[in-house]
Amino acid sequence: HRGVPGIARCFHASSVANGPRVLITGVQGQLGAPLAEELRKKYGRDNVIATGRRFPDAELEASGPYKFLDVMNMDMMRQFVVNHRIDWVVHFSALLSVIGESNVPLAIQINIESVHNMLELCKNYNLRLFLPSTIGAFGPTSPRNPTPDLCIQRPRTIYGVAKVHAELMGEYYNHRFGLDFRSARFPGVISADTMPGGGTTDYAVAIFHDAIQTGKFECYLRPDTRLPMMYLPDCIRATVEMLEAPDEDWKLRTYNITAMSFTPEEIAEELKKHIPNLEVTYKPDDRQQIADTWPEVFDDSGARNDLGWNHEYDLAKMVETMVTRLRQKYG
Ligand code: AKB
Repeated sequence: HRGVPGIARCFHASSVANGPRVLITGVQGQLGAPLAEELRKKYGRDNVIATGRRFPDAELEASGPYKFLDVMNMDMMRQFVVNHRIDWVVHFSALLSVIGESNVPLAIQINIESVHNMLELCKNYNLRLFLPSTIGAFGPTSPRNPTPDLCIQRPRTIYGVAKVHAELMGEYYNHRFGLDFRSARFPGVISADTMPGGGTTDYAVAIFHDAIQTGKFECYLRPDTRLPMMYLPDCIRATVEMLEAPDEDWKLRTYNITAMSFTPEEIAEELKKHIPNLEVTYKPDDRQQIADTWPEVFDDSGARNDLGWNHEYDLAKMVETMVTRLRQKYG
């Protein structure tokens, strides 16, 4: 893979030819464990190292190597990359939009300072870096329907500001140092087994759990709040495809990715096809102000044209699959 000559070449005879060795940070979030599972199927159990700062749960521990890693500790990260012969990094560690507003100094550390560490680390050791961005990287002055790849980005949350910063820094490191930086702006992700933590789009996961367990759901957004979304298996496949895509296909370093757009009212209607007695009430809170500044419909034609991106799950298929999965889970 591409990179700069120097320290990396001296230390690290890349093992990519035999399948890459991948480091995933922040694996206890919504995307980490499912991505580790998918990459392990392709590259081997021990070639994907999941990391975080908490004790792993039994399932995560059983699925392959899990190690403590502090993304704020540059020396520890250097040792980690060398000791484990890492080729690719997927940097998931981040506070999401709502939780970021409740602790801005911590969000600056995790969402900005750790990104600086990662960029330097990946530059110096010639590693491929995938770092997700988000619909939250847009703001009230961005076109909201549709939102293209390239337009005004003036987000109003620290989460969004940090992601714009990461996009720009990654693009700069690519241009200036040849760093193989890749990013996707993801919409809200809906998953059955892993829960999001502290995001604005979390209602679209919570509605399934509450609907199936209690037949009721109180939504913190207005019924007409339209946001882009995707089902987790599409998100994981997009990440793997973007990790593997040939570098020359990348015309931008960050692409919008999406699958569908819906409002709370529309997902509730779709759910009622499976749970006819579902009762949904609406009590908008502070999260409404964040959602009101985000894209309603995401234009991901760039990723579709340049990288061959295509979603599999639309609203109807995602809802049907989620209901089946969660009915099995809750009995
Ligand atoms: C959030 O709501 O903060 C995240 C996101 C869309 O980035 N799910």
